[in-house]
Amino acid sequence: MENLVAAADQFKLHGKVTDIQEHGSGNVNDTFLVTLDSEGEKHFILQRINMRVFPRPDLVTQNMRTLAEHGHRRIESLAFGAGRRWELPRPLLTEGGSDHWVDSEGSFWRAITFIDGAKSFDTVKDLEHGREIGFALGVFHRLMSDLPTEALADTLEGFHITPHYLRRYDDVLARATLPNSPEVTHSFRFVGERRIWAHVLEDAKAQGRLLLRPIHGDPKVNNIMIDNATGQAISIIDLDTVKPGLVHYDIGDCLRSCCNPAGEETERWEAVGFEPDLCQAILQGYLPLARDVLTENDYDHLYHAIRLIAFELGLRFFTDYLEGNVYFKVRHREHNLARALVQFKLTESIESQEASIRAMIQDMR
Ligand code: GN1
Ligand code: MG
Repeated sequence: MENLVAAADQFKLHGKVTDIQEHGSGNVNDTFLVTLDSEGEKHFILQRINMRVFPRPDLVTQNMRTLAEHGHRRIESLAFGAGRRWELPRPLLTEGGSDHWVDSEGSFWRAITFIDGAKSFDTVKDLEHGREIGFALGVFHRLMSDLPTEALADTLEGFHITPHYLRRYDDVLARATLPNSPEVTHSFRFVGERRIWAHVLEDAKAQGRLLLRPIHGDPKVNNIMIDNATGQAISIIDLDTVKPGLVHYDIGDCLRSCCNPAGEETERWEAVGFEPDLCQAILQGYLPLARDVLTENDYDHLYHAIRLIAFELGLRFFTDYLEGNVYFKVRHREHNLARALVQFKLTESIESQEASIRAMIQDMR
């Protein structure tokens, strides 16, 4: 707590810190909402970056600055339609002008502006919400489309590179004894049956059919802020994983997160399914903005992206379970296994609808 207050004090520009509360439901970093007794902005977000996941947190804050500067310059030139509000979270600086502060225990702290008058949801409420989420991802890709990838550091090597997660899985398997349970046996088989195909996006990238671009990396449903008054999306938050990548990672991640009405934390994994109407609504929101950015090859790989990122997240959760929960925060020992089962069930549901999902994409391109 002492460090928390000390950290908050570094970034407050005026007033007095009156309250600090845990905020959101992130699986990696520790996030807090700071309240100020002040005439100006009343809140900001304070985060302790998980250095086991982000070994170079200074590059995370550096990317965020690059992004904020680029986004603010570019946003003027994008006409979204009358009266639409759009905000990019901005990094806050310490009195000495630094974008982070390291405490006496070596923890890395940073702060960002709070998006006021808006909230996010853990599942998609309705089709309109879905379209707004698609819109938000489209705005992000448009905003970043003229930022050279060289301007962004690779903050998380191997992120969304499925073959990399398979190698890690194999390493962990080689060291672990598989717990004897039907869920583990199922997961083990599930991965085994799909691993050959799991190179699909990386192969296309290596062959030059898909190109690197700045991506968000984590556009899940609760990273899109919805204006309380209008119901419109007004911001996409959690910019830690912004780096060069394939837009497919983003589209796949957004759809695997949003088209699962049971949510990724449900304990009832058998009931999980991929909802095609939500998928359509999200693409309807996304494609009008992203159309200029997407190539024929991009469209050709969209179905694979949707299937792959659900599978990949299941694989990441399952690996972490086998490794003893060292990456994702957990509330109990089987938590990551439960999360893996959800993503695997979702993958299966996507596979069972392959023809109709492909037809939907075809109709919209
Ligand atoms: C992690 O920490 P959070 O909740 O923003 C993870 C994402 C996963 C997500 C699943 C850096 O995001 O890749 O999709 O959990 N972030 C990192 O909820 O690994
Ligand atoms: Mg994240």
